[in-house]
This record gives sequence, C-alpha cells and structure tokens, in this order.
Amino acid sequence: YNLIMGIIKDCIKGKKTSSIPIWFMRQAGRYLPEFREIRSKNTNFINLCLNPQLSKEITIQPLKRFNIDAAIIFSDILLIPYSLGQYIKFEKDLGPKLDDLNFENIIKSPDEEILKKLNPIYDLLKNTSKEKILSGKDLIGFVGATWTIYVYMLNKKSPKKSLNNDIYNYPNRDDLIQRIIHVQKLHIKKQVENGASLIQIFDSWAGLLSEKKKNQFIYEPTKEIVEFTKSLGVEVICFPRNIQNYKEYCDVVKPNAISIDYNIDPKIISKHIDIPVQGGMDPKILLGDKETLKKEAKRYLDIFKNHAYIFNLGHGVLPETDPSMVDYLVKTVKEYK
Ligand code: 1CP
Repeated sequence: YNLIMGIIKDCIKGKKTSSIPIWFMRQAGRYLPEFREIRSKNTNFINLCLNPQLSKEITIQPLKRFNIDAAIIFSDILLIPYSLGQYIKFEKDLGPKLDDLNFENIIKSPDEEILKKLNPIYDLLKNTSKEKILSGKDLIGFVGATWTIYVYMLNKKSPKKSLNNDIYNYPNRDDLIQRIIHVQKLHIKKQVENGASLIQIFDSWAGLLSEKKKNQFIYEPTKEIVEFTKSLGVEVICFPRNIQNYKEYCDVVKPNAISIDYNIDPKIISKHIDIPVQGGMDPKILLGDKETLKKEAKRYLDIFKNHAYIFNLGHGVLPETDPSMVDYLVKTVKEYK
C-alpha cells in the first residue's frame, strides 16, 4: 500500500534515525495565516474538509514552512458521525454542534453510503501522497477513538463545556459502540489503501472516564482497532489524552507508539514504558520566549535520549501560536545531538 514513508515510521520500527523525528498535532490549520485565508472563504468547515484540492493544500502548508517529517491529513474526527448521517455545524468560538442522534438510521446506513460520504478524504490522501514535498516523509491518517466519538455523538457538543452523564446508560450503548468500531475500521482501511503510512488514534477525552469504565469504553474497542490497523501492515500511534495509567494502557492496548499529554511526568514514562514515545511538551510553551522554549524542548529530548522518541506536543498547536516559534522549535530539535 504505502508508497511513501519517513523517519517517524523508522523510529517506530526501532531503526536508528539521522535526527529526531518531529511533527505536530494540529500542525495544519488554525495558527497559520495561509490556512485562515482559505478558511475565511470557506465558511462551512465540513465542506472544506471534503474538498480534496483545498484540503490537500492545507495538509501540505506546514511542510512548506517547517522541516518536519510528516503531513497529517486535514480532516476531522467528527466526519465519522457525519458519515453516519449525524450532521454537524461549527459555530464560531462555540465548537461543534451535532444533530440529535437517530439510532435507527445509524444502524441501517449501508457501507457504500458511508464511504461515499468519506470518499473525498481518500482522494485527498491519494493526491497528497503523490506530492513531491512528501517524498521521504510520512503521511499520517487518523481516526478519533471509539470513546471520543461516542462522547461527541451523544453529548452533541464538546464535553469541555459540560458532559451529560446519561451517555453511560444510553439504551443502545453496546450496539452504538460496535457501529462506531465498524466505521472506524472501514475508514482506516481506506486511508491505508490510499496512502496513509501511519495511523494515529485521537482519544482526546480518555481522561474523562473513571477507572471502572475504562475497560468497556477505552481498552476493549481501542485494542480491537489497533489490532485491525496492524493487520493492514501499518503502525498505529495512540493518544489517550490525560489517561490515568499510560503503562497499563500500553500493556493492554498494545499500540506501536504512545503519544503523551503534558500533565504526565515524562521521566515516569521513560522509566516505565518501553515502546516508542511521542510528544509531551506543553503547547503553551510556544506562546512564551525562545529561551524557555529551547530549555523545555531539551528537557524532553534529554529525558528520552536513550528511548525511541518522536518530538511532538502534549496536545495540538494552539491557534494563537506564532509560526516563527514553531520554526525555532523544529530547528532546536533537528540540531539536537
Ligand atoms: O473553525 C475552524 O477553523 C476549524 C478548526 C478545526 C480544525 C483546523 C477543527 C474543528 N478541526 C480541525 C482539523 C483537525 N482536527 C485535524 C487536522 C489538522 C491537524 O491535525 O493538523 C485533526 C487531526 C483534528 C482532530 C480533532 N478534531 C480532535 C482530536 C485532537 C484534539 O485536538 O484533541 C478533536 C477532539 C476534534 C473535534 C473538533 N474539531 C474542531 C473542533 C473545534 C473540535 C472540538 C474540540 C473540542 O471539543 O473542544
């Protein structure tokens, strides 16, 4: 399947790399003026994601600016509910608003119909993988984790504002979880077939779940998705943001690499986890001065000196970030010996 691959994949496979691999979550979007220019002319965010010409352009924008090792497709985890007919609006400063969930329709919709809605994403991958700027680099496809998608589908808005506790007792809970898993697999397979060299699973709301519930909502479904992705011959990076026990998560879910948030002490991770690690640094550091940025980046690099490590942040690049700080960070990491 994969025509392209880069040093992130090498690092995950345990190979020595010529420099520390680096890319950023949310590297395509919000903080880049060239993105905001396209966005201002395309007020419907979902339509923008589903425009393969424009989404390809946005996907490669950060590669034109920075010496980074991967592109991540410009898309969104909420395109899975969208593909099942649960429509979404993005309101300025309010985040996503999802329609009511119509379970009967969601269970009924045939695979062909789901994939037809997602098809522009596969065109985006196919076209991007052919771009010269991608040669020697990875092209990262992604999905939201089952739990995080489940949260959005039932909460119908960001749980950052408030989480409706009824979601745990939703009457069709188990069938909905199985349905999400089914579509995640369809979507991952198509991404791989169209050029994704790696898959990342974003479990942005993993930290909301109590210890008692994590087996059912996080471990079991994610383990299944990880196994499925591996069976396609592609490595998978998991980002269970703010999960209480990263070690247990890695032991149970068995991702090829683990992406860590900025609340966990990286020393504990390097001591207890032996699979490749990604990320960790607080994105807010990029809002400060260069000296602090360099110091903090070096702290992570030193801690993971003898560990397979992919430089990234502990969450996405913030919208107010100055792109020149991102460039400075990339240079700092690439010059690190
Ligand atoms: O208004 C705008 O301009 C849209 C802002 C935006 C962008 C640029 C949204 C809305 N999504 C995206 C792109 C996006 N989303 C990417 C591709 C770009 C890249 O990473 O470089 C990716 C990987 C995502 C993933 C995503 N979407 C996550 C997981 C990562 C994370 O940040 O935790 C989540 C939770 C979403 C949902 C989402 N999409 C957009 C918003 C505002 C939200 C809600 C966030 C929330 O609930 O607070």
